[in-house]
Amino acid sequence: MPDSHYRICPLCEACCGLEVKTAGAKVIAIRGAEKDVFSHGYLCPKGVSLKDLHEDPDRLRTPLIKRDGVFVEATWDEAFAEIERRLLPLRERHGADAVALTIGNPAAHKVSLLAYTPRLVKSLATRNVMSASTLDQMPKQLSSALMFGHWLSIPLPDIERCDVLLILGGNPMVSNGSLWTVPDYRGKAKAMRARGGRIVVVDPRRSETAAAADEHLPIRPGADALLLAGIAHTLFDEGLVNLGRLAEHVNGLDDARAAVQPFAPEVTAAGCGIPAETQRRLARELAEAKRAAVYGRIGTCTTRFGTVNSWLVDLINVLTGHLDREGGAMFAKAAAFAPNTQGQPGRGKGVTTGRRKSRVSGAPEIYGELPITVLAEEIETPGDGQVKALITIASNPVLSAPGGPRLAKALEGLDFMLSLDIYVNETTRHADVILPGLSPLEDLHFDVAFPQLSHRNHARFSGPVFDAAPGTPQEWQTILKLCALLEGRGLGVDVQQLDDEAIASDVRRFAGDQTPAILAALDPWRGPERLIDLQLRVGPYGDQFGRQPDGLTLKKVKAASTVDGGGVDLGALTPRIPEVLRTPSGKIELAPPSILADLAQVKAEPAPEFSLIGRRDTRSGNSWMHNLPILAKGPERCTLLVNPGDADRLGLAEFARVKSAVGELIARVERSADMSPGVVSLPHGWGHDLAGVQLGVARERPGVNMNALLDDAARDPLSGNAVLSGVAVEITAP
Ligand SMILES: Nc1nc2c(c(=O)[nH]1)N[C@H]1C(S)=C(S)[C@@H](COP(=O)(O)OP(=O)(O)OC[C@H]3O[C@@H](n4cnc5c(=O)[nH]c(N)nc54)[C@H](O)[C@@H]3O)O[C@H]1N2
Ligand SMILES: Nc1nc2c(c(=O)[nH]1)N[C@H]1C(S)=C(S)[C@@H](COP(=O)(O)OP(=O)(O)OC[C@H]3O[C@@H](n4cnc5c(=O)[nH]c(N)nc54)[C@H](O)[C@@H]3O)O[C@H]1N2
Ligand code: SF4
Ligand SMILES: [Mo]
Repeated sequence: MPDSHYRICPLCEACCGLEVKTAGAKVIAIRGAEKDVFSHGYLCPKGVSLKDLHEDPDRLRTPLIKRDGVFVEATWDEAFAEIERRLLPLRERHGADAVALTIGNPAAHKVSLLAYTPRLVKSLATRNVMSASTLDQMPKQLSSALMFGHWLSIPLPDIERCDVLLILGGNPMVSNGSLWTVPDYRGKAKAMRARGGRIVVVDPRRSETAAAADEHLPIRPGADALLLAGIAHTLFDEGLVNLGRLAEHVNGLDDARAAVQPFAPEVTAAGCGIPAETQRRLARELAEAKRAAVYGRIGTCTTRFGTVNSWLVDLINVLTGHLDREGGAMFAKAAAFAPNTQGQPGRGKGVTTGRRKSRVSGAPEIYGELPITVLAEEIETPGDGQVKALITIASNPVLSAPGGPRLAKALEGLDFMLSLDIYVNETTRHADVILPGLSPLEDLHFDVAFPQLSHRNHARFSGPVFDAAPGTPQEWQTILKLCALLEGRGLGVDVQQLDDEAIASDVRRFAGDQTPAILAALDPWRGPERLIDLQLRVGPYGDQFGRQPDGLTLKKVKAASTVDGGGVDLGALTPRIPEVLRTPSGKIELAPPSILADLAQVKAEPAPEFSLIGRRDTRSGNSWMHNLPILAKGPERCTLLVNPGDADRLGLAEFARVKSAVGELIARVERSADMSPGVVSLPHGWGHDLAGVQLGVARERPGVNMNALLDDAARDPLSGNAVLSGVAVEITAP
């Protein structure tokens, strides 16, 4: 009889509960956990690939040290000694800012990394902290922070009760949702339409989500601000604004009205490619619907006006009265770790940006970070504060960030590089030391980030399916050890003692003289489990250390999270305004001045002959899942989608040359009637044929790096987010 284990999938934001069947040390099968209170048995092919990931011979299991240009296996002690020997003197000599840190996407999916990386950031005390957030969602975080007071107060569609859903720049049918944890979007969209709901998708490509919707509007890449401002204009113009319950909770309505005044649909239509009549109809439809939501994702964030777009989305949600209402755009209330459930309800400090600037191009700090696209210039440019060393945590910017080839060259110039990673890939091949993480099946899991973005509230936990090899540290232990090294406490330090100190200081901050009692109550948990127990217990559903005896504890969540239990369901989303707000005014700020100033810059741009956009594939996950045989099989995925009319006109056969202002490559052509004329699409995360990459399967069909075509200087100035979409390219036969 195989054993059954419950495991939450860490591979995308849907966070599906999986049932992993094992016999001894082998995985026999992986399927969706039917009893999971949140995902109800759903999974995608990537969930199944956890077996291949676990067994991947290329996945690192021991630390590597580069000696004479070649990686050799090392013990953990040797690796830490090498870090101490090389990194500490560098930092001593050149200062804390000389060490940069990049944090990648998987860090958001691991409690070990998400909960402990902030400790490393503190120990490093460098201004050069950068993450995949500035390749992704920083515009949405900034607009939410300015409107609602916290970076993680992000409204999301309550799809199960919604009547009209407008999606811009998201393809949840393939991505499984982002800033919107919604396993089985497909099933939920189908159910919505079956009960008479309508889904409209705005996307330059007829995406899988558009194909399954009621209406597809092919917008010009990068022009969403025009469309959204046209809709907002119409709401004011036609007297459709109806704030309902929110009327007493907003500031800046008149300023918002004045700001969108110049954007009549009749003016914006030419620039965005959506007819004025359609813009006006969408405005009416949203205003008249009983329950509706507007949702914008990657395609709206990764453009020059990412923050403006993200703000307009929620401005429309407010103006139509659908924000924070059942079936509209709502806020989750997470059981643990959610800053918007902590502190004084309804009021807060708001946010500040630009507390520091990047040294070379003066890009402002946002949410404690600098844009990851400044990394290459910070390494290349001599002077005080030049980056001499780099630590990467689960991050592959050589493939995931614009200007990959430039960055790869810059990394060669570093004096020292350390990677916490599980592969020798395009980025980590440049490292001097690599410290491996665990297979997800050897790691425990609790979602720290995604319950704050879930379409329904829940609390789930999964333990390790297998034991890690003896002597292999968990990643939180590796991080704490690095912290100790940086703080000059040497190699002999006891990691458990470090963890005890860290949690004691966390607890002391809010508990004062109650600290010893709370620490005693958290016994016997250690490491991330102790943090989870603490956060659950002080959280909005928690037992408050005995004051709410029926409330949640880790023990209860664990007991409910088995193959037969599948977690704790905490119910459908409920209205949270004003309690969720953390703005200094205690109101929703509808007209943040920095955003209004940038909106004034929005105008119709002349269309280039070709615009390049990205896309995702069901069997791929950013840059690092291409080495898993179950995902890698099947047709080639790194293809350039070209409208057939364009392909004929250009005489394209198998391949095309794609040239931008900064780079050039030859891509395999796939003709697709889903593409608008003048728009081509390449997926990101490919280009595995670089020297030194140890990815045997991925190397067989390496694909090309679309980020070699993108300019690392192109950013949304407000959020620092990279421009990844709507980039002008020339297409020719090779
Ligand atoms: N052109 C273009 N570029 C894009 C995008 C786009 O749409 N278009 N999308 C952007 C987005 S949204 C994102 S989030 C970024 C992602 O960009 P990154 O976060 O830089 O890249 P990933 O491809 O997710 O790489 C993850 C890294 O983590 C490692 N890893 C995996 N699991 C673990 C683990 O458990 N522990 C450790 N220590 N390491 C692990 C992998 O080996 C890999 O090196 O890409 C961005 N780049
Ligand atoms: N299978 C799979 N799933 C994933 C990932 C993956 O790599 N593979 N990555 C994960 C990550 S890190 C993230 S952040 C999420 C992202 O999740 P989504 O935001 O859903 O991302 P995409 O699937 O890239 O969809 C973006 C859509 O925007 C469109 N688009 C491009 N430019 C524009 C524009 O200017 N305007 C408009 N309106 N649309 C535009 C594209 O054609 C595309 O259909 O997916 C996650 N899930
Ligand atoms: S949809 Fe996402 S969370 Fe669910 S199985 Fe697939 S990769 Fe894992
Ligand atoms: Mo992402």
